[in-house]
Amino acid sequence: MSLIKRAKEKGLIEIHLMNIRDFADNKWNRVDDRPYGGGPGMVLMPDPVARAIRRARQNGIECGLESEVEPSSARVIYVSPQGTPLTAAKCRELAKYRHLIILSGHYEGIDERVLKSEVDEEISIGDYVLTNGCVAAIVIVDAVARFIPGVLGDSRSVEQDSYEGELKGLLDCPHYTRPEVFEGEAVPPVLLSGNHELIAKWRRESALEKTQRVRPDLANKFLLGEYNE
Ligand code: 21W
Repeated sequence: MSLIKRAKEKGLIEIHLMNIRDFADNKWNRVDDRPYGGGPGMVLMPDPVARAIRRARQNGIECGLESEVEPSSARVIYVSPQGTPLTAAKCRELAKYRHLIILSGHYEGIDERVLKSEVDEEISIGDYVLTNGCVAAIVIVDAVARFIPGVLGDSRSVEQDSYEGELKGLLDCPHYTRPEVFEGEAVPPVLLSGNHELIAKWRRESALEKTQRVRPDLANKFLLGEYNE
């Protein structure tokens, strides 16, 4: 049931992992050094990062993802807590690129000069701190893949999803299946009524209710018609 695995098998996406340490220029494979100006933590050196990104671009050309005539059609993303927060709109936009190169700095900083020369944009996945930026890279791969035609299969589409469909901008409504009574709690009777109009109304209302309770920010945007992905 892994949609990403199926997308790979269908040839819709390819995922390649690279290790910056493979681009070190010393026999200890060291790629970090102490920060200029002092302070705690280590900083990834610019040269190994630049070599890794250039190799990724070259691999993209060899895989037919990038053209030789128009080099660097890949989008290079740096995942970092300092980045712009990821949104559905950004995921949809990134899904248009043939080749994404996602750079992850582990728990270290990266020399600013290589970010300036090689990176197109810096993205965060939210206001909390991870121990490892790879988790953020996985989040981006997953959320972007959903926008590639064919990845969600025929029965589902991004447009049907609660974030995209009629109730776009609202959270999903609650769901129920058998049994009719679980630990003394019955399924809302309207869902057993067979009245599809009433059921649709109940779903809209409970979606709005849930959204107002847990995400008043989203609910207000929805009610003002201001939700733009
Ligand atoms: C955590 C990297 C802490 C660097 C303020 C002043 C990528 C991430 C990451 C990580 C530091 C994302 C500091 C949300 C995340 C990521 C690992 C160092 C030191 N802060 N989105 N000095 N949260 N995290 N910060 O953590 O690489 S996208």
